[in-house]
Amino acid sequence: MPPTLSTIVEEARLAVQSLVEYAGGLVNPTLRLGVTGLTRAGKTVFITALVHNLLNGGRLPVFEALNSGRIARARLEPQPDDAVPRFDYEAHVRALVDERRWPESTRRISELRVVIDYQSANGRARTLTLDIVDYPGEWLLDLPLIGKSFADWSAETLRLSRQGPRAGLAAAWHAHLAALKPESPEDEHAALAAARLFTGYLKACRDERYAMSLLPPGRFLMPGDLAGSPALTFAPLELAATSPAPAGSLWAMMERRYEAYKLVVVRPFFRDHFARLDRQIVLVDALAAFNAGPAALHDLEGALTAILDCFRTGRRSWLSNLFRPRIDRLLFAATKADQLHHVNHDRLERILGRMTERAAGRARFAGAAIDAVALAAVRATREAIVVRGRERLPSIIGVPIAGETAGAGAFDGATEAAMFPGDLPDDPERLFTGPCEGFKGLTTSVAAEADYRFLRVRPPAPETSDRPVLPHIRLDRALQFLLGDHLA
Ligand SMILES: Nc1nc2c(ncn2[C@@H]2O[C@H](COP(=O)(O)OP(=O)(O)OP(=O)(O)O)[C@@H](O)[C@H]2O)c(=O)[nH]1
Ligand SMILES: [Mg+2]
Repeated sequence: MPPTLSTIVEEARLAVQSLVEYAGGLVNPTLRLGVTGLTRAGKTVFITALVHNLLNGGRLPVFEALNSGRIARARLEPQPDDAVPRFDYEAHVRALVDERRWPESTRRISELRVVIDYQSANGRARTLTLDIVDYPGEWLLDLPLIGKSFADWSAETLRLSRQGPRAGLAAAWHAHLAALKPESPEDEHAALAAARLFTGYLKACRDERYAMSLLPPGRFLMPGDLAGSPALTFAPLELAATSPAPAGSLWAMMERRYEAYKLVVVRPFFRDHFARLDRQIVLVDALAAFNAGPAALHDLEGALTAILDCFRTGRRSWLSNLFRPRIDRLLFAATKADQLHHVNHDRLERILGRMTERAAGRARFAGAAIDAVALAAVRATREAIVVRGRERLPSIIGVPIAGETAGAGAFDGATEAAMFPGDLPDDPERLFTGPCEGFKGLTTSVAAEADYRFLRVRPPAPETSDRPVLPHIRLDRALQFLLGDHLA
């Protein structure tokens, strides 16, 4: 794609912006960390736990700067961007630590600044400013739309909607689409109906039974203040010809709105937020995908590939025309690993590594480091061996939240239960090619009989009473990868 005037203007703006940020960084180095993941992936819990551990000197043996005593203290400071909501750290800590409940769901971008006073390896007193930006993963998956025409997007979206479980979920929308003539005169009611049915299809795909991940445009699922606006009232069309849309047609109307979506939603997000990130962690609820089955796993792989494509640099692409991402470290993290016995943590990590490896190869990363980790930002379970007759079952124990059900009974939110999540395969390939029917097929006999799915458990009691810190799994590894070199 040749550079257009707007991409050139954006480039220039970004260059000025980076220069200002660079000049500021010479005095006081600042690292902007993007934390993203699809709905319910664990973003809010991750940021809260990360900051809580930093501020309270949590147990983080692999995080070298803290473990060797070089971090003097960490504190919160006012954030730099006045127009972005502050990440409500205090409310989330209150929920997690004081009330032992998970924080409320969030739907918008937010920001938090943490300042770390530390001693460099050669003994100098230094300060690192960490700006954490929390944004919905759905917005990240919109990035590839910038380089895609309405016709290409329509064709791709339709092709995907005819595959696997998606086909059934798209039936109502497909039926409406079959009756639409793209060349017919523009018609607001037809556009509204198509957008409503298309959004219904996207929502059904996201349902936990299907747990699909690749669902752009992101704002159709998270409209925020754009709900009902024309920029969200469009849908793919079945286009036979590649010729330009006839003036005044439904096709031209949909195309115009698709372009408006890119202009008013997608571009500003990338210019104002994404292009300014230095590091990125992508949180993935892989267990939800395992629960839903191989189709969900393949879909997740597709989403991770699309995400990695966003970071593609090197060869001139539509993206490098728009801006040069400066992200030099990208971490994929499978969250909620505390729902598995520890023997499975390495396996989970290998599966995530396998899913991102192919994509990383294709993305031809220019100098950026990528890693994959299985973690639990807040460890809400402990482990035990439960003996059942001759069977010794490696189980996890936690307090299921009130209302969760297993078999005929519902939990009251105060009673502990032992759960047998079963084992992930040692060889990641088996998950993608094997005959297993979702995670159920991988569980132990007891769990399979119970038609097991992961029960949501309450957050744990903090580990010490004088200085409460939240237990975790491998949060320190994530911190070391994301911040370690800046604290050397
Ligand atoms: N066991 C366990 N559950 C977790 C953990 N992190 C998140 N969860 C669960 O996942 C849910 C979603 O976590 P959030 O941090 O709110 O996820 P989010 O990505 O911010 O979600 P949205 O704001 O809705 O997009 C929580 O309510 C918990 O039930 C974890 O480390 N361990
Ligand atoms: Mg959230």
